[in-house]
Amino acid sequence: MERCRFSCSFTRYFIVFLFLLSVINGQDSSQVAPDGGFLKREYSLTKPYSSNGMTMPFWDFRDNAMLTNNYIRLTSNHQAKLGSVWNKIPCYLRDWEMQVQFKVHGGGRTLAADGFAIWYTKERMTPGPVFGSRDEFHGLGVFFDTYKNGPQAVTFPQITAMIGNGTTKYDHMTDGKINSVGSCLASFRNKDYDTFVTVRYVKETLSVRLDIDGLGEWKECFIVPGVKLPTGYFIGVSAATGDLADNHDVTNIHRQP
Ligand SMILES: *[C@@H]1O[C@H](CO)[C@@H](O)[C@H](O)[C@H]1NC(C)=O
Ligand SMILES: [Ca+2]
Repeated sequence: MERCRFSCSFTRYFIVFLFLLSVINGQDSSQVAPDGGFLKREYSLTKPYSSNGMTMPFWDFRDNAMLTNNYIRLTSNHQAKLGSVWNKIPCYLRDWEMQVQFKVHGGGRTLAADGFAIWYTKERMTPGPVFGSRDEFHGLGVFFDTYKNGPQAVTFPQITAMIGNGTTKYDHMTDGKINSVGSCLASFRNKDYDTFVTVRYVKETLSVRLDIDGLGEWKECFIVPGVKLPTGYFIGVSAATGDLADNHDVTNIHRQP
């Protein structure tokens, strides 16, 4: 094995080098991983939601929102209700992804209202006219609109997204069309199973994907580049009913860095 002396010792040193590299990397990622895991847990809403049925460690809820063992009911299927659930901790990661498991259901086969919204905003816990939350918000609203106010010849529900600068208003009369940055139609009501939406914000590109057929397949709703969102905003989900109603239930919120 004379021939091998140099290459063997080289290989040995190289293995030691790789080992040291992996130790350094390991230290590095072990510093990041628990932190990332911690952040993820703080931003996630999973069962059991509450140990006492009244409070959640990282989330607040208000108005008609109600905790059960299996879901958070933002509104029940009654007129003129609103409710919301808001994360308590501002989100400082530049890129993020949020997955929301939900169920929108009620007695009306085609007529229901108003829908719900997923928020990433400066403001939190402020009720108002935009799917149960305040208008003139700073940040992102993704609206799951079950009632068609406008004249367009399409079948609702419709999903739209809007970026607010604190003065822009959501326009109900056009179902948010005026300030929409992306939209799609999606029949997510009255499914036998829970439905899923992923809101992803990576490298200033906002995308919304849905799994509403219960097949574990994601379908793109829209993808829009060049979206500017600051860090330090709050995650929330709100819902409202009007003259028409629906149960708006959220089962799970997963946040991924
Ligand atoms: C917000 O956006 C609207 C519409 O684009 C614009 O007219 C307004 O000046 C903006 N306000 C601020 C505070 O940037
Ligand atoms: Ca509407």
